[in-house]
Amino acid sequence: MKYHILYSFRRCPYAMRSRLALVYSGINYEHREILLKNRPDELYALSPKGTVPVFQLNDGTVIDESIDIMKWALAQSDPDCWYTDKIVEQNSLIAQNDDEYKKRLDMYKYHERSPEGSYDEFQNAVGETLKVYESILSKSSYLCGDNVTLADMALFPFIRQGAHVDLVWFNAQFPILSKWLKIFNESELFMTIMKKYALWETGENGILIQEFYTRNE
Ligand SMILES: N[C@@H](CCC(=O)N[C@@H](CS)C(=O)NCC(=O)O)C(=O)O
Repeated sequence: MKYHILYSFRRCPYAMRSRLALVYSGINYEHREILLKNRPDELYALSPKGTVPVFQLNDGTVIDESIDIMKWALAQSDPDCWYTDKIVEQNSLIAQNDDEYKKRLDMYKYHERSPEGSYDEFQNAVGETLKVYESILSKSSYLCGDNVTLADMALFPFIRQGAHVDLVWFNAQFPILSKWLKIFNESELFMTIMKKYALWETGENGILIQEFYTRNE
């Protein structure tokens, strides 16, 4: 195998954060765009749990957790020191996002399917977490200090999803977090990883990704 391979779904927040890290770290890889409703056998063969993203290194090693893909990429190259300081703080924010916040977000996003509560209750629950970020960002430019870290990048696609359920509410309730979100939403890095690719078909080559990350000086 010449290139690493990423099985990805464009709108999946876990896949987004993996692509953010891979492009930031300047990793060349083959991109295989798939649909969640039609996951290929090749994906299950690599990772029986069948979640997206799945990353296969060119030595055959499989990484099937998005945060591990991010950390692997940064271990290859981390030009802006996203993961050199405040490691415990970063990991704690990421764990809290991936567990509690993600559950709250899903109930809020799919409120019609969640009989456990009302839309307002789900929105308030998401708001409780967002309030914590708003408070952090009232004291520092980013979630773990005045420089971008892995934690910002790992949480960004999920905060973005929370914001988009009701942008008017989000912008009014969380003005500082809204500005933080705008920085990442409008970044070249995000635009790069949101490019649209044709669906991958078994037997075909995927798209070779060889992007260059421009440092924010
Ligand atoms: N913990 C996994 C979660 C990945 C995940 O749940 N991805 C969603 C798509 S956004 C998925 O594959 N859902 C399908 C399923 O759970 O069967 C990771 O971080 O990579």
